[in-house]
Amino acid sequence: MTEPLSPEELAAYHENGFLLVKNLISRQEALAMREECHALAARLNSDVDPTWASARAVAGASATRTSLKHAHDTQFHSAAFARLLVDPRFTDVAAALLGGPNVQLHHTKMFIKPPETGSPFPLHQDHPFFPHAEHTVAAAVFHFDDAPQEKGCIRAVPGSHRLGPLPHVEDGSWHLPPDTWRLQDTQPCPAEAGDVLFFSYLTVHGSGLNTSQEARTTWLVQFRDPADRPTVDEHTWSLGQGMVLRGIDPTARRTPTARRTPTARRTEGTNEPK
Ligand SMILES: O=C(O)CCC(=O)C(=O)O
Repeated sequence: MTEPLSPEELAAYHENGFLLVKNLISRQEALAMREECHALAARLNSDVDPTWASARAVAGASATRTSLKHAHDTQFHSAAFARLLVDPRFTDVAAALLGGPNVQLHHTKMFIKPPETGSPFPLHQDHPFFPHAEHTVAAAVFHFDDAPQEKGCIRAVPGSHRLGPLPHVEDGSWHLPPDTWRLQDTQPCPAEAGDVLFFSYLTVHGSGLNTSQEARTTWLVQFRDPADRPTVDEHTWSLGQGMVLRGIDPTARRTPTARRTPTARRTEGTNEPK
């Protein structure tokens, strides 16, 4: 059996805290998933703008003119997402990065970042949103269309995962102080349809405005080693949390799932849902 990643790719992930895997799915498959996302956004027909209040402050008022379309738990809306979650092309890479045979889902999130003034993300780690004891949580961002720099591609700070959990500002959604952590000092991670960007939940990342004429369509899967566990009772509204995507859950633990509804969670906190 061929290894899903070369030793150089694995070493680069551990050194930098992120890795772009080219063509993890084909361009054709990605564009079909793009259609799934846009059809789902049309079905949901939501006007809610989930742009973080902190992002509006960082990017200025222009970011508020058009809204980002997003949806959590997309595998509960279309089987196409469920199939991709357990696709070995994805889960084998995830397992290689975790360094073990087992991969467990935390949550999924679709983003359609709109054209012209589309929503930026201030720099942050994902850690404060759902801290875990062993810090194994990582993201896979599937690109369903091209994401060059002008489309507000994800940007990351190489090696920042090695700093461990950093103090964040809570206001308007967890983010790092923008005076010290500047988007322009980060490494852009442009991608093409079919590419998947993997990064640790300790890797400092964010993204700029989408100044192009086209939406940017991505699907984010947060995953972890099932032996890891959340340290706070947070994000429990995520419907799919605990689903085993590869191997087994050796702890046989009952994973917290939707003990609170999304509505309940959103009225409790000030932060946008992650
Ligand atoms: O997709 C983006 O532009 C950034 C997403 C992000 O930073 C996140 O979900 O943590």
